[in-house]
Amino acid sequence: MIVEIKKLGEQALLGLIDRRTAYERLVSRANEPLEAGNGIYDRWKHPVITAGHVPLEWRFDLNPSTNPFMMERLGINATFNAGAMLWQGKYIVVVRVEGNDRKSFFAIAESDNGVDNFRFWPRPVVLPQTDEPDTNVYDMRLTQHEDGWIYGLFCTERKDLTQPNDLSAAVAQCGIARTKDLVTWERLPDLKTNSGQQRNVVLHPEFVDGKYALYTRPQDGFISVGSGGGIGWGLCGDMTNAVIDSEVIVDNKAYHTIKELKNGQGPAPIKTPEGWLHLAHGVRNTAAGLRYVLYMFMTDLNKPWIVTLTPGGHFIAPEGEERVGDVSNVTFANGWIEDNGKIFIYYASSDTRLHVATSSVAQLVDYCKNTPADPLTSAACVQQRIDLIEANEAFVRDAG
Ligand code: M1P
Repeated sequence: MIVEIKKLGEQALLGLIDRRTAYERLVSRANEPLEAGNGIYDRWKHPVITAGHVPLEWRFDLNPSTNPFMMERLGINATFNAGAMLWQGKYIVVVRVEGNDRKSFFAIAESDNGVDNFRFWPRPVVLPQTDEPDTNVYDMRLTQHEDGWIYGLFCTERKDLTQPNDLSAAVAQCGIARTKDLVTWERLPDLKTNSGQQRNVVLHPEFVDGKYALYTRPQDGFISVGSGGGIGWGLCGDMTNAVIDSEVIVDNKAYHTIKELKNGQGPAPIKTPEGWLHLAHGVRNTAAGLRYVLYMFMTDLNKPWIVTLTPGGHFIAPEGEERVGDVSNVTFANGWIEDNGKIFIYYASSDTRLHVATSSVAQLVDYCKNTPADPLTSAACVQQRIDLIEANEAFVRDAG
């Protein structure tokens, strides 16, 4: 018996050494841009964070005497939808980590170059609770506000107690936390608006008319936006008791477009001399379920609630292995980083893993300015293409 236990212990240790080697190989793998980008951005070959990047200490009991088979005790299902920022010279992502038990939590990972070697900080974020505890939290948007705080706005989900017999009936609201060091978080009361539910709420980084400005997504139901939807905009005087009395829709959903069913602001917008760059997601329904793609738009520099440029169609849509996952056919982004004119877009695919695409302020502004808006009908789309073909014919003729 003692010999058998010893043998199991030895096997467990060997298994652990193998796991550590595989883990190190994964997290230190060099990434590279894929060839033949579209001129707008470069996709990178490997996902930057997967469930396999979560430290072994968070998943395994490493003691062979209590875990002789070296079983994964607390499995990780997915790592996706990450907020992002530059912090003390590092590229930081605050990842939505989902356990096998379907509960999400936040964990910070950092990288020196933003494209590979992301390593999680030693412990997940400990998020203080309000009087009404969260059942599930996800999709944190980080905003380094000019008031000196870093805010994390996220979705807090709780059971809808008015529908006790429907176990999937839930209420989504905007949770708010703030920090000065990304380690210790102060929880503030949830955002109050006139909408029954809220998701995809994002804090604008600057005061507007002396007030905090928020992008919202009013919705009637938990998944369905119902009569709500569109990216909203509202002001509030105090983030420690955030109340928005009136919301206006700045970017609406639209029939037969990539955002026919619903849309939502991605990360906080990036300021450029030509206006604010916005990344958002648009959703349409298909016979195979919902399809989530990313799109861009720009707003006025001084009036960020006024949309100025709307390049038509999707900006990033799921491709190849990105198409498949827990919720297939989804790209979603709530984090990007601007660093000296370069832009790192952290997008997740199919609610499973996190990727990076790189671009620049110059490219994305050009994309927004010179990509024609969606003309909304097939005939008008044909005319757009004919205009392009004719311009190219004239260019070739003149050049030749
Ligand atoms: O499953 C796709 C996405 O669904 C929700 O986004 P939205 O509120 O716009 O429908 C969120 O749960 C998001 O996390 C998820 O990626």
